Amino acid sequence: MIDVVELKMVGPIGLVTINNPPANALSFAVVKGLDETIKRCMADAACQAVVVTGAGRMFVAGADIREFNLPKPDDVPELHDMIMGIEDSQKPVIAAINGLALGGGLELTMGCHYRLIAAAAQVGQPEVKLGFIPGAGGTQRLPRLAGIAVALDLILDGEPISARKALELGIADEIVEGDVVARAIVVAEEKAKTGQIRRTGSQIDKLGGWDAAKFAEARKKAAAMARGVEHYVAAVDCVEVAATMPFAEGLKIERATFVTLRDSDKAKAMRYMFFAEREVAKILDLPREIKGAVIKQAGVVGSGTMGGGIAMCFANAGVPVVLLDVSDEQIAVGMKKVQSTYASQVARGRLTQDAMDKRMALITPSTDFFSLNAADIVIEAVFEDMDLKKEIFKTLDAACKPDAVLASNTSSLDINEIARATRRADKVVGVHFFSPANVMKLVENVRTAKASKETVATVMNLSKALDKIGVLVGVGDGFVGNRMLHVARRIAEFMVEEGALPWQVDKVLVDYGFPMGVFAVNDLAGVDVGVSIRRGQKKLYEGRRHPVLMDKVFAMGRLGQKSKAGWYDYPEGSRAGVPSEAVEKMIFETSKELGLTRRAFSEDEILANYLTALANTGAHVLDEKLAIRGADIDVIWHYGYGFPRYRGGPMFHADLVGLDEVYETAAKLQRTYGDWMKPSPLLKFLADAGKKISEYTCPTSA
Ligand code: T1G
Repeated sequence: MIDVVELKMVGPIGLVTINNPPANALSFAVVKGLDETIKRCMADAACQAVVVTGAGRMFVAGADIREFNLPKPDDVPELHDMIMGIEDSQKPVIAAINGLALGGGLELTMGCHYRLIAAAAQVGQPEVKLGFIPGAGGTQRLPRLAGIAVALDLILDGEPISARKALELGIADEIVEGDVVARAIVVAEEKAKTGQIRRTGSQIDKLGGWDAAKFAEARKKAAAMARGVEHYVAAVDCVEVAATMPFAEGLKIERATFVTLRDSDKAKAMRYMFFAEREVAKILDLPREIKGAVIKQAGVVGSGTMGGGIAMCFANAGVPVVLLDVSDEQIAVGMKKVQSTYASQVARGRLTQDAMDKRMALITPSTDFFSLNAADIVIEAVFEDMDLKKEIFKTLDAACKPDAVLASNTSSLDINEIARATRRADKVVGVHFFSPANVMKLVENVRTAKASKETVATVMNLSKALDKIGVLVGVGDGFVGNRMLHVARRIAEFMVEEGALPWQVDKVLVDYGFPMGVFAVNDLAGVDVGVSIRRGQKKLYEGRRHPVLMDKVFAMGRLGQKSKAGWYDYPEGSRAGVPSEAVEKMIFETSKELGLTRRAFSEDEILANYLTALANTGAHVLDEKLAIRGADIDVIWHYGYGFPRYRGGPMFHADLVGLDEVYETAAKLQRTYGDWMKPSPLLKFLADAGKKISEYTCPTSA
């Protein structure tokens, strides 16, 4: 007996339990086991019907994503053939959906003849999130059970639905409040007696009502849902096939479409991201016994955009938080901003008034540091001034309880220096939120030189509790994300000095899949902010070639969106920039001043240079052990900088290009741009070893 699939006879009923923790995924072993077990039941005269269920809290979370890059062993049947075998079988097979049934899990139940579902269970087809479509009959059987419109909604949305909804839509036949397996056995006995078998593939009554024009409309909507990827439209195509072609033909077309999509680089990138974003939580030198503190009370110092946003994160997670500022006037402004952000969510129907009131009640305004004495963590979010921050940390050290963690939201200052201003350097860390903090998922948790493991565990847990993705990084200029951005932005500016234009660079990046180009981002964040960061970095990078354009845009009084002019012009009422003639003129003049003869840049060259700057700097970050894994960098870039999920991230992209080529490009760019592009030794090492940087883990952690 294969133990990932267990068979137990309950009277005349074969109870088949899938037991493959943690998610009961349909691994090769499970598919083989299910196939053999069901066949055994069919061949056994003593077995009159079969119940299929999952062990533990899940039914089946889908096909095993870990095995997608592996060749299927010859003795394992294809998942869709195994499901077809169930549907074709001559004895009733009943699915007892005890918990989550996703993807191949739901498809397995739809191949069964009847579906009973536990009241708390959910079902869904999440495949679009992985870059492909249901591949084991979902696009053919779901429309037959629930109709075309519902099938399209579920497949394109990817989110699971409740048991009640599944019943309402015809996906489940019965909801069971108590023991779903016990009830399924009773139903199985009844069906065995009456010899009733209802095969999903033979049902056609819900397939009508859609003509070619309606499908064309659905395709248009699907295309608009996901820029840069093909699988949303492909899903509509397959559902159309369900409505217009015989079942067997539909299954074949779905299969072929699925396989092509599954093997594409984009889908590979998306499943890489699935595991990467789970991997970041694993800190290699943090033993399991170190649990970290649970944050029950928090404090935030500084009620500006960042501080207010961070306070909202706590309130959103139900954690009481004291929001502190220097004066009654300041804190009143801060609270007003929080209030109006919530109010606009209520106005847009994203939040109920009641929820807003509860959240506001969790935020206590204060001007007194001693009101922070009950906080388990205090996050400082004042402006970037080392002396001010040190002063605040000294005060916090005196005001807060001895075991409280003191964290800084700085994006550019040396937190080790800040930590030295306290007597609890082991409890000082960085928590670099991204703006707007209440929206952006990413937090770079910065491990200081003296931070204890307990403190690291506390902030990693906190990220999770706040529904953020926390990535552990080390102290260094710009940590991980901004360090890379700042180099790539310089390379972009150099290209503009030499012949490209900001809007040309931005278009290349948007076409690649970024939500905005690098110059548009600078306009959004503030050209003045960019200039001030560069001034702060002057000493660090003395002797390097420095781009001059940002300073000139700033000198023209163009601060970005807030002054309606930056790299772009922003006509009244518009947040989308249009190319600026004044900036273009300034760029041409600057090239002349620099003695550069402007030349044409192809889109490929711009993209390659920009992405090489990111990957090469990311490799340096790993060289310096400021991130734990290559994949952590990709998670940072997706969640903090909008790197398209279907591209996987700068390090994943570098592997696709080939690390030797990335190294060569960096070396070539170094000749023009100097040490910004000094090629990383790690790139060379991995290229020579034939290894991938997206799979690389630093020998010791950050
Ligand atoms: N394959 C392999 N491992 C999986 C898995 C899967 N499908 N689902 C979860 N895991 C692992 C996960 O990596 C983690 O492992 C552990 O389970 C717990 O997950 C043919 C082709 C089910 C909602 O897309 O959405 O079927 O880190 O930490 O928050 O058409 O996991 O502990 O080692 O996320 O409770 C479609 C993906 C597959 C579902 C649970 N299915 N999974 O969330 O825990 S494609 C999916 C999830 C398919 C067919 C197609 C979530 C979850 P580790 P977790 P969670």
